Amino acid sequence: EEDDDEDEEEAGESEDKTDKDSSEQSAGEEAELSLVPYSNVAYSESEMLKRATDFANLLSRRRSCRQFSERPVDPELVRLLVTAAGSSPSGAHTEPWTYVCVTNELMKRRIREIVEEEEEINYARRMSAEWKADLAKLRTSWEKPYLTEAPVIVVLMRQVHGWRSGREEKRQHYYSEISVSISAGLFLAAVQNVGLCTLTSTPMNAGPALRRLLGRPPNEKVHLLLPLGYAAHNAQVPNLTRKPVEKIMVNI
Ligand code: IYR
Repeated sequence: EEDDDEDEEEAGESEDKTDKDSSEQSAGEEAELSLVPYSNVAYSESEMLKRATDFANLLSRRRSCRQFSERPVDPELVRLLVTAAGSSPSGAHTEPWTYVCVTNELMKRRIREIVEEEEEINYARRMSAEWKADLAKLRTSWEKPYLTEAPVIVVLMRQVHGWRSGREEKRQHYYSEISVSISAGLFLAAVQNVGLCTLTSTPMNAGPALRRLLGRPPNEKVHLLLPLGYAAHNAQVPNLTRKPVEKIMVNI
């Protein structure tokens, strides 16, 4: 995949790994949590069906949009979208994500430069002919105008590991890939819920340079770029359809 400089090890990545060294240490120091009553919203079954229908319809209109208006997004709105994303479950509740929200025009230009420099090579040499043929229908290319047009670029960082109190000791982050990806899914749903648009951009090989540009520490890796904003008035998307539920659901 891509070569990062430091902290390359996938902390807690191997599924049932129990790291003897670290489990002996301050893991036991962690304060025990008290238990509180579980509380959730409750609806009648007819309300549930209505809400489920509405939510499925809302999410079915989500599309990866690559053409943005320059209209700014209220920073409070961005804060709330990130708050929603931060409700994701995570391995051992380690919350291994950082949402770096970039609105600075110069930073956005630099992000675009870094991504386009790598993407030019990706499209020319690193991606297979089969890959490019499969992508042709999406009309993507190495050029990423949306990285300067979108008013916000949310760079979702995955914390490969964290730190125990005092930063002297690493804290294992279990299932960080899965955790951050679930969080990203919640972010997409939150974005759709307010009528903004985004896309899940995976800038192959640009991660290390982006991390350094953003001044993020070496225990963080770029997971996704999520340009965020209002769709351009004349935005167009490929005429994709989705699998019907019968094709994706198996009842046993
Ligand atoms: N990351 C590249 C290429 C790309 C790859 C896949 I798989 C996509 O679904 C879309 C794009 C790009 O952003 O152009």
